Amino acid sequence: MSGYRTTLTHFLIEEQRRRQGEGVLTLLLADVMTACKTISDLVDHGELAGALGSLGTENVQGEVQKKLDVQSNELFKFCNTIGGHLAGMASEEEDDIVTVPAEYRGRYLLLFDPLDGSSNIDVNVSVGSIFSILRCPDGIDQPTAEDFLQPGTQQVCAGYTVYGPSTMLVLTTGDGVHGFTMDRNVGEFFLTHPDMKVPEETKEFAINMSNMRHWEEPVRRYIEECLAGSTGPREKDFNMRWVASMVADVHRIISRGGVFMYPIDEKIRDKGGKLRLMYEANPMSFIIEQAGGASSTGRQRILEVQPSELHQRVPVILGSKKEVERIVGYHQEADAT
Ligand code: P6P
Repeated sequence: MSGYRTTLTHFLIEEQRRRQGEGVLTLLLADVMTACKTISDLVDHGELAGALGSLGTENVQGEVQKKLDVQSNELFKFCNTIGGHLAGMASEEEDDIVTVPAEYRGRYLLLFDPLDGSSNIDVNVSVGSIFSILRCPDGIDQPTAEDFLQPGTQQVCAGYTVYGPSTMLVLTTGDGVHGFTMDRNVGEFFLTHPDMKVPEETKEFAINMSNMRHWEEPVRRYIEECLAGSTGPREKDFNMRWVASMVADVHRIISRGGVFMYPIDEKIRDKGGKLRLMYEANPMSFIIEQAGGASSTGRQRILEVQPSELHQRVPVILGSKKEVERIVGYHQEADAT
């Protein structure tokens, strides 16, 4: 019917029809979206829902837990257990994997950061949820953590919801990247940004500058050239943004270009980086690459990193392809000396 917008469900049904899929992914995503829509409502109500503030507890990452961190995590687990599509789940907020009762078990694995950037919640800055979907290895009924340790190239779907001025879902199932905006009155996501593309060139970088004294030489070289702007070798001026909410920074980059960097540095070298591979770097890298961008640790394509543990951290440099390639080149030059 003309004038009616395409819903997320209709979009996914069309995708599965084109791929002769069995439609399980569509049903699984509906459960994930129920969690995200509920989180969106909690974030939207803020203190009116008593949703702000910290619990005084720490998660497995040693980070202070906000009330909404725990509520979002419980929502993801609740909404995705009885649907019958998952063999297991992994969450930033859970030390070990989350098992699914045998009667509900399906063929997929869901990994998620239920509320990314939650330190911004109390100051009313955009936050989001990030999720990644893998297949459960054949012949495995009750998966172990080992079964989750698949490289990012194995993802069948990745997405994030950004709870900003509007709530948007950005999703890839391996055939491009598509953006959906939630209509609160209807409670449905509608296709608003089909086939999103990351511009290859940019004049905008995102990094936490307070870590500058800890950076490795190739990162310092790149940022100093950006800061020199048209007076330096880049011959163009740059702008800087840092929301300290990966979902918000990545959404800006997928919307207008840019490069996001959370590189390894002396302060976090022993941890391997700041951001988590399985439910932050991998899903965001799948989305960025599907939109024509690039994503690297500085020394390796992130999607090809072989995970060794569930909450493994990695350096992240992602966004406009030409900029990521330049930064990787600087790492290669530095490592060659
Ligand atoms: P910093 C949020 O805690 C997060 O995991 C990402 O969303 C964000 O990009 C990063 O950490 C911010 O880190 O050191 O600037 O607070």
